[in-house]
Amino acid sequence: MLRLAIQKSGRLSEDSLQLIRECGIHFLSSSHKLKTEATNFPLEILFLRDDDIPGYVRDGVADLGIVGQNVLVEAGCSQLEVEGLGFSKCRLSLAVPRGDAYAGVADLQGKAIATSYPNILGAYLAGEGVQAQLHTISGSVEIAPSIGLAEAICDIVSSGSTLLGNGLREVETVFRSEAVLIAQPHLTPEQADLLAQLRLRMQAVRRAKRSKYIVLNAPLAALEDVKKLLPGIKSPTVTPLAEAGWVSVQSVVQEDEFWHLTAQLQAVGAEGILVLPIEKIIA
Ligand code: PRT
Ligand code: ZN
Repeated sequence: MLRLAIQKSGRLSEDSLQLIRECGIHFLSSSHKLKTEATNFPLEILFLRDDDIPGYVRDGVADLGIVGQNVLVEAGCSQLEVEGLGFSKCRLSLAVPRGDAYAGVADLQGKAIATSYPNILGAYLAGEGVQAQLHTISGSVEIAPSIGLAEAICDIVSSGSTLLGNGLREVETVFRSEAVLIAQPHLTPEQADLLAQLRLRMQAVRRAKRSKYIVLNAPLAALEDVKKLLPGIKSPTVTPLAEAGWVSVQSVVQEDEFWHLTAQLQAVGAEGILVLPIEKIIA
């Protein structure tokens, strides 16, 4: 049995639950429950505040957790990280009032900076040789300059609209974060085996999300060019069409290369290009 801690309600909750579901694990979830048990995998899910997750996993109260790297590193628990999960991407950035002059991080020397991340920020400033007064506050960090509490802030940024709306300008990226899977260091051999199974499923889901299945028609004469553009997992599937001199080619492509590739395929003579989502890829 494995106990997995995820955020009860917040930005990580829905994506964490969805990832578990996409791994084919079924469970009953209700917003009032603090824990639930999967029906088809030896997994218990605990719903917690995100800030409590690193400590619970470090102490073995939970075996696994899903948490933002920002929270993990701030808690001094980065050694628990198993792998990045690719969602809840954000950055921890320094920002100053829009009208203030700023030429570089040295300008923060001796300044008051408000943040909820004193450990990550402290390490960053030490690395830059800057000494500042850190004011640790747990929320609404972005209003600190306007109420005279600080001359700069260091907070999580995603789209940047919160900074903009508070008259602030992002000046340095201190740390880049995403949701990560973490594990306690003393798993039993049976639990380590379950974790390996779970990671295999998570990786299959992630690989599939990054890939698309592509089907196209091409004249036989263009087949060599098309094959060069579509290496596939092993090699593309090629089947003859009913019309002589034409083939259908099927392969897997990376989502981020897709538009570029489509133009190249059309240039060598491909037609009728279909693109389909993939549910899982077991490499
Ligand atoms: O209640 P609990 O303690 O569990 O949750 P929480 O309120 O502490 O955390 P929550 O749910 O807000 O965030 C959980 C995790 O999501 C964070 O630790 C990050 O890893 C990640 N994440 C991703 C974010 C954001 N994007 C984000 N935009 N966390 C916070 N924000 C906030 C930020 O603090 C700022 O107020 O959103 C605002 C900035 O957003 P933009 O889009 O305006 O730049
Ligand atoms: Zn929190």
